[in-house]
Amino acid sequence: MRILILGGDGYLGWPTAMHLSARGHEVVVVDNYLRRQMVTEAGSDSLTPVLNLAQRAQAWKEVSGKEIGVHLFDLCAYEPLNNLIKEFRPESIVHYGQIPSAPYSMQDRIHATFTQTNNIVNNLNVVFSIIENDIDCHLVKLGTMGEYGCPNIDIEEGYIEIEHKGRKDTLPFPKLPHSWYHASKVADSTNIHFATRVYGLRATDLNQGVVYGVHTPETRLDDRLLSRYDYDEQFGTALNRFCVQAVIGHPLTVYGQGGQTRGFLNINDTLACIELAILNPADRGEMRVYNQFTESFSIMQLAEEVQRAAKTLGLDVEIGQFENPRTEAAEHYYNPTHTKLVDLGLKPTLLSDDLVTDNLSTLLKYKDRVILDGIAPRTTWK
Ligand code: USQ
Repeated sequence: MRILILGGDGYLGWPTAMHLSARGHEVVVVDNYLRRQMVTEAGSDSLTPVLNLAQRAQAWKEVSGKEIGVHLFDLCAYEPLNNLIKEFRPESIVHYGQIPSAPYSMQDRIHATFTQTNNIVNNLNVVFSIIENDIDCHLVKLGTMGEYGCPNIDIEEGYIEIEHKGRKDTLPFPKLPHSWYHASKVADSTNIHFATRVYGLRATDLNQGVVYGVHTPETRLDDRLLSRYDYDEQFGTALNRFCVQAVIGHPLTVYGQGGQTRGFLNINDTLACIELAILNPADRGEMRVYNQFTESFSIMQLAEEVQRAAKTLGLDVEIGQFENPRTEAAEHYYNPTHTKLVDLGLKPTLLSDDLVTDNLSTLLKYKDRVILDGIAPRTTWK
């Protein structure tokens, strides 16, 4: 299948490109290195050394004999995107190419408007290019579990049947986004849903939880194929950050009492989910929504897991307590449904001491690259 991956330089974009290329698909990636610039702006860098896309595509060719096409441009510029889609005629587009950070978006008006403009405009460009070129292309869009927030009822997979004043309908599940970033993803979902109803677009919105892990089978083949691994307060996510903190002896940055609960998944399960979504395309006019995570944990449970696993490597880890910089519920009900990807064949990789230990062992190799200044929480919600 011809697959276009937008955001191919990212933490998930690059491993996805190799995963799909290894399975015989024709893969082309696009990026503009914005993530690299934003992490630099945050005073940090990827823990893993990451080559540029052309170098990694070359390394992949040497290792696997397969080609990944590379294009560098901003998805907010319609012309290069539209030319590429016209020429390559992708059968699937995997859209990761957005600003992914809640704290980045919460810094101030400039970062909030940039996040929303970048994400919403580039998503609309993708949608319009598929429609205007009249190609039968399935859009696989990365959404987030944070679109739903933490309502005091079970979260459904995208839609809920509502009975109201004696009438019934199935409608998009209500959204309570956690940040300006998460709100940009809500807007994308609304826009994609509209495009499916009006133009017959076929789309899958993957509401992904928090991803963790450093390696995939392909990144293990050669150090030149590593993906980025962020651990700073803006672009690092909870479990990945805790693992880096454990290897450098920094107290784990649990915000508040750590009672916040979220859905998590291993990076390898992200790749499996994307492949399942691609191989089972939505119908024309349909926006399918899958809740893409495998298990839920409170932040304190994660910190305790990292502490326990680190002990087996002889690392004594302290669980710190940091005033929560975010406006979010300290304790809350959290029970989202997540059965659709399992029904399609996902075999979840569940969190275990062995998985965390394996992660920590890899990170130990790069601990001298850690930039300490970026770790402590700085970005507040108010
Ligand atoms: N947290 C800590 N300490 C830390 C970092 C985070 O206690 O050092 C807490 C936060 O307060 C929050 C939870 O961990 O309650 C998750 O925070 P996060 O930074 O790991 O994840 P989040 O900001 O929600 O965003 C990340 C990705 C985003 C994706 C989202 C999925 O950056 O792209 O959409 O996870 S979800 O969380 O399900 O919305």
